[in-house]
Amino acid sequence: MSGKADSGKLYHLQCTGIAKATADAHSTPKDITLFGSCFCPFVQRVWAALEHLGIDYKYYEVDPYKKPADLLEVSPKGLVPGLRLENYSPPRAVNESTVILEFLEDVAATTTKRSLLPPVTEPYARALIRLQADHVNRTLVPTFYRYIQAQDEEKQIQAGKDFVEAINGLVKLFQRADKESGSNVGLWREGGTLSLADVMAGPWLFRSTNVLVHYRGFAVPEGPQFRAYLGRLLNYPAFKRTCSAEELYIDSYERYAHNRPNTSQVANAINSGTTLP
Ligand SMILES: N[C@@H](CCC(=O)N[C@@H](CS)C(=O)NCC(=O)O)C(=O)O
Repeated sequence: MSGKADSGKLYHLQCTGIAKATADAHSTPKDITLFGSCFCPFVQRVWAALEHLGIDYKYYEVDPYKKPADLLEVSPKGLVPGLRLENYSPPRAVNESTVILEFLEDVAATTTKRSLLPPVTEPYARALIRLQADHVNRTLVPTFYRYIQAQDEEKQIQAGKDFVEAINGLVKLFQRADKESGSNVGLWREGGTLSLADVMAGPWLFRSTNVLVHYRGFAVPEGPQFRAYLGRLLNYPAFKRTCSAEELYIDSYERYAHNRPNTSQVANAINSGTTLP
């Protein structure tokens, strides 16, 4: 059992805290509309990247479980995030958080000149960041859901260990990049700036400090290097601007913590052992 009774809380439909101020400041039409949901970690990736890259956008809150027609037009499975590109007639769209991140990186290369990656003249350094990002998608993200959805105590303990292993795997890849590449290795290095891997992992690392602590008594790994990294990440202005108050996440993840039926396409995939949508 999860240790806390299911009080039937539903996911939130509006950002709170700092994220609300950011959403309010981005409520007028722009060339890019971000279809987002306040609780969604895949959205938070893209949102923090927009903030970091300095690309202007409109934030548009949608309920991805209701699948409104305008969301289905930008994202065929009705999943957030989606981007609607308003400067085409009719508008065009990009979905899938990882594809959107690469798209925004390309947009920034010729506009704001900011980046989530080392320069193209350093292909190996870029590959090291992409290896980290690959590990996040392949291991850290699914392990997070297996942990929060596990109901049986034994399974929770095992999933908690697997989640720590996933973090350790990421730390090893960070250490390797720190050793092997000269510039722009992301926030792992003191004084670094947000990388593609940081922005991909950040939303789940953040939720591990609130949702997993609350529902699973998760002990956030204590290594001083990891703690310093986590501090830099969670306090990084572009990331922080996308964070709602903690209660929003606690409420919104109660359905995962009790593995309520049909919580989401991600939850269903975890339960049936298939790949994430
Ligand atoms: N692979 C997608 C996953 C996005 C995703 O699962 N988003 C969730 C919200 S956190 C969603 O839209 N769920 C709606 C549903 O499950 O029907 C991505 O990376 O963008």
